[in-house]
Amino acid sequence: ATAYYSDTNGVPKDGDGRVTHLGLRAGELAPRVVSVGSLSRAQRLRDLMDSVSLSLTSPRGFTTYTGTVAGVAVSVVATGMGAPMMDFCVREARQIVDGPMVFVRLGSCGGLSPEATPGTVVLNTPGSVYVSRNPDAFAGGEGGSTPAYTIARPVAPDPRLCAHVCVALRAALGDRVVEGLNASADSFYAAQGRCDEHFDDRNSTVVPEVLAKHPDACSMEMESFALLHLAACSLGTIRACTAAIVAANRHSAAVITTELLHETERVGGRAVLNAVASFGLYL
Ligand code: DUR
Repeated sequence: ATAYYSDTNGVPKDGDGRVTHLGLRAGELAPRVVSVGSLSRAQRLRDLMDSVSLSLTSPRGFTTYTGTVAGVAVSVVATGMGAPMMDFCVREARQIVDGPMVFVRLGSCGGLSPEATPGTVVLNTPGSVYVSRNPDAFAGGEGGSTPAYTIARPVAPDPRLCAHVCVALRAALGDRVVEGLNASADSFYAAQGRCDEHFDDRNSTVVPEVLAKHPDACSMEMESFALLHLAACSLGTIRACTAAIVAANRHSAAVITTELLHETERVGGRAVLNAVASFGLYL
């Protein structure tokens, strides 16, 4: 019998040296990574690469395309949704690549500020906060007096990488680029202030509280904080920054069209791929 994986108290790998959730082994992932949430966005970015040498979908729902952009090795990874998926992506990627790494996320988000309209791209130059639900507040007893949601302080991107990506995005999208703080949330629903009569959520003030504390908050999604936080804790080995296409504005309720989404993915995606490929790796 073969062990399902080894090193359960570290970063588990199977008998072929593949990390358990990404499904990749050394040599299959480039040190320059563009992470996206959706598979179709990953495919659109793949189609912009010069060549693709590896396409792999893991049993846990991660799809990776590794190839070249302007002669430089780049990987595009579709992570799916949420901070735990980003955590798998960054930690398992770090395990199978030697030396300095660069991660840029091109996700999707809700627009919190009026200028973050559908089809703009919010680049998180000031970084991201994290909004999480506090289950103790809902349980009664001692926890009942604690706040139902907490907002963790901003974590910044790598400033040089972010400036480099900013130049590329602005050249491609002009004034459709908005720079501002992101708020990642631990769910799409409650912690993003979406109301659902079927649950006791106590979340009607979550978005106003984020904006009161951080008037520069422009975007809300689920993954960027996890990436920035892990990069900040990577002992200097990972540089990261995050951007997201505004899918809908939370004030006006305006929603992007499919055509505009795909165009923004292509134009923004090309800019991010070129920026990642042309950014020097250093410790
Ligand atoms: N997303 C949000 N909130 C939005 C729009 C987009 O979390 O309002 C991102 C994050 C998540 C996915 O991966 O898109 C949910 O639709």
